[in-house]
Amino acid sequence: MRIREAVLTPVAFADPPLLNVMGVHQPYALRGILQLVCDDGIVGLGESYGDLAFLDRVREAVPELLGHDVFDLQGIRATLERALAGRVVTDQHGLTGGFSARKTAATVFSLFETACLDAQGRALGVPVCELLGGRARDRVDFSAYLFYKYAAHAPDTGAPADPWGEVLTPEALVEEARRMIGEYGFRSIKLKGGVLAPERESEAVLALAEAFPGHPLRIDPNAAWTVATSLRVAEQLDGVLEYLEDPTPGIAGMAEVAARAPMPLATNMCVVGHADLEPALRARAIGVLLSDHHYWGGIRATQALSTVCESFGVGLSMHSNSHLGISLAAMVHTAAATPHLSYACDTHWPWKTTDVIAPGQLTFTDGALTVPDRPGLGVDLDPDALARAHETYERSGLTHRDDATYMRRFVPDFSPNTARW
Ligand code: GKR
Ligand code: MG
Repeated sequence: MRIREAVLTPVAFADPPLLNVMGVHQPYALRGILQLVCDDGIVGLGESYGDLAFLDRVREAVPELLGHDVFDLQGIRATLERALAGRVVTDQHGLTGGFSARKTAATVFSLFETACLDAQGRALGVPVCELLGGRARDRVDFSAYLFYKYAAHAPDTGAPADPWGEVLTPEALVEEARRMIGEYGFRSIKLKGGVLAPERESEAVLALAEAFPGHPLRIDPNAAWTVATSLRVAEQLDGVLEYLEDPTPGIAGMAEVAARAPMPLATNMCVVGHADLEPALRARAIGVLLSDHHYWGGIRATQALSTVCESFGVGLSMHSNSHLGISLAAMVHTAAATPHLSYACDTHWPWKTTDVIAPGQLTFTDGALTVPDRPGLGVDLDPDALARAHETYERSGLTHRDDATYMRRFVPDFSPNTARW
């Protein structure tokens, strides 16, 4: 089944003004949607980042891949590695850890691998998780992902209003959680920290613990804290957190915190590629790895990663960035086919109001998604919705994510800085 055409469509969708250590989310989040058209007419779907530098690398790779068999994933990977040798895509928002040519090729490959697996599943009439060895679970748990946020975007952006309101206090955060949990049924709750002073964020987590007894909690300041602050917060939240995510930058700093913190440390920042594993494991810097098929080299690479984690006694879960339904479906199949998955996965799903997949294809109940039984990823592209999302992209004028620059519209002297407290 050979690749006849690869259609890459950049899209944008409205995103609320969510806060993190690097700044605030821009009015629109960007994604790239891939349709891999095979010679028998089957179309495989993929979704990944929408930043121009990444899209350009994908566009550069497309001519090399035409004519390849979608079942020849090794050949596709080798071709991509050759085509993109030495190319490094860096993010400009600073929230995804280090960069390398290997990570860039792995990220581009992941997009194609997802679409190839979708095409394979459609051709064979089986869900992607069956191609991956079958399902270890029928339902995949996700966590509520709470953010501090502003009430509205900068007025001159003309960005649509969101229904969540301002969230800058423990009370507002508990309300945000109540609403999100009420709608989706999530059990685990994650707070994106690194926004307010650490003590205020600890208080907020304690307020969540009181309001939602029995719900596992996490906080992730994206490495905003010094080692000393991380240890202070860890002590304050002893017995409250299921894990503490990226409190401080770097493997050495994480190891220092991990040695004395009472809970495991998780990361999607200091271990972002295979080269980071050995030093992190040797230093005992992490107890949980937050994988992400988008940059770990794909869905099958994530399964392999889980075996490494299991061998070294490290838990595994999944990181997310603002995403749409194709990415979520890929996460669900990956999670279903990965026995060693220790925690509910992250998702930004509740923060968006539109998608490019047909409505109602992925519906949360009790904080989980049932693994689709349909062939491939089990989701269909809605062509009108894709066209609208592409128009939104064109209109937005955005070419990359940059939370820090946009933050200066609200706080003119804002300077993103990790380990600042
Ligand atoms: O959406 O602001 C955000 C998050 O901070 C995201 O960009 C992170 O990559 O969720 C991610 C994380 O766990 O660090
Ligand atoms: Mg994180």
